[in-house]
Amino acid sequence: DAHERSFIMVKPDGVQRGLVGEIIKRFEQRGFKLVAMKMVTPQRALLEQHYEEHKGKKFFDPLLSYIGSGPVVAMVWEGLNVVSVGRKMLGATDPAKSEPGTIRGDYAIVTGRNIAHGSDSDKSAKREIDLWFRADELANWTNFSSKRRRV
Ligand code: DAT
Ligand code: MG
Repeated sequence: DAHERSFIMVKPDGVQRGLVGEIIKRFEQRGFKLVAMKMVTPQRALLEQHYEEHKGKKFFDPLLSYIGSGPVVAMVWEGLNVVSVGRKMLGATDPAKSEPGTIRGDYAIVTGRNIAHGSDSDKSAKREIDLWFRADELANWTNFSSKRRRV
């Protein structure tokens, strides 16, 4: 639906490399609507929940240290199929397998420093948005420039 939402995060390496604007620009220009954004250094407890599906894997601890080094830019983007389109815009988890033209395919080389995160399903998006944002941090606004017009 047109109000689908995804949690998109510029990871610490993306922030360090000055790619925050580039990533926002791609989502904006694709036509998605920004509904929330904040820069934070996430607590370990938050990251343990965010990455709970990977608990027990060998990269879990290094991953949490890296993301927890912060700061990150956490965002919520809204629009038709934003979850799946957002994942396509990000590229594959391993940047070596990401197509040129994708965020990871253009700016990253290794999996452990792949610039940005995007929710992988509608269910994860809801879970992640709830985890990272309070309800009053989500802006309620109408993007008139993307409204269908009669003529
Ligand atoms: P994605 O971020 O594309 O959803 P994921 O959920 O499988 O990928 O993994 C989360 C993050 O963990 C990923 O962006 C980078 C890190 N990661 C995944 N697999 C890894 C691996 N084999 N070695 C090192 N880091 C890995
Ligand atoms: Mg994932």
